[in-house]
Amino acid sequence: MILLTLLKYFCAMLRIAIQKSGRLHDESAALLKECGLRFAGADRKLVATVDNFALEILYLRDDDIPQYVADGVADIGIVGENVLYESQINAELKLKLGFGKCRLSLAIKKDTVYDGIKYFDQKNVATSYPNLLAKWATNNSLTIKIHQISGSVEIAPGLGLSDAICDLVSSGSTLISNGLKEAEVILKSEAVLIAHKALNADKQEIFDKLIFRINSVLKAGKHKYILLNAPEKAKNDIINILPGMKSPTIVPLAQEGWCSIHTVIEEDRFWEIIEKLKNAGAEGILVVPIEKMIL
Ligand code: PRT
Ligand code: ZN
Repeated sequence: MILLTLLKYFCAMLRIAIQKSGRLHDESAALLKECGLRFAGADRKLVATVDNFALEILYLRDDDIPQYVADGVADIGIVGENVLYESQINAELKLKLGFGKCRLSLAIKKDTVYDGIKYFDQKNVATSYPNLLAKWATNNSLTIKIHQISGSVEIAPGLGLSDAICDLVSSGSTLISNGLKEAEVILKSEAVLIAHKALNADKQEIFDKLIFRINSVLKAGKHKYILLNAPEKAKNDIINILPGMKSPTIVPLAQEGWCSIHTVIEEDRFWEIIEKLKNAGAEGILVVPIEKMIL
């Protein structure tokens, strides 16, 4: 035990801060696990050590993460862009992570006639995001009376506390169930990886290895491996449809005049490509998830 503590003291170690519990916790932890890291969960713990990588995990409230990273208590962190920008803290955004997507929006009572952003001039708006709202108002030459509240912002107009709210929206159901409608999106947000401005060389080396793994996981999530059978005579048409990483792998089938074609396609283009492949004569199409993608 003493030896292990001493080893940890002398070996360079990177510290990442992730949310202890809440909307970003599960996907932040899952991303690190998909990077092959083994560590204990956040139950009753503030810090977990990764067994097989020079990384320590700090479990924190999301609002505290930018400051911890700016101060260098944590070297890197995963947090929503909304929290990062609202904090106005100087931490470097390194990578967008593609989860925790939401938008910071202005919403008004559903029966209010809305004819553009001028509506908000001189209005009372309740929000937990006073800095982002004030910046948006200034950029749009509007004067907004901002009422900062820390929770349940969506009930403010119903209580007569404000004319409108500025809050996070994802599905929109909270607005609907409070008799509100979305009027303007002021920020689109997702979880991001942030880093301290000046990592030392040892920490930077560990960080580069981690970023490499994260990129491989994120790329894999956006692609699918596709296998299909095709008549030889349709081969060239099918190859032209496939936007593979390099060129597709082609294997002859036991049945004369047929081959099997394998390649990687982007998930976004999946349905459009599948339709074209079928029309070109492809059969027995298999689509398989990719775990890691190293280019
Ligand atoms: O305890 P801690 O301080 O760590 O967590 P928290 O309670 O402050 O934050 P948490 O866990 O609620 O959210 C963490 C992060 O998730 C946010 O900072 C955003 O980056 C992201 N995120 C994504 C969201 C939402 N979607 C979201 N829908 N955060 C909050 N909401 C809330 C919103 O405030 C509103 O009350 O969900 C409601 C609206 O949801 P819909 O689906 O009804 O539109
Ligand atoms: Zn929070």
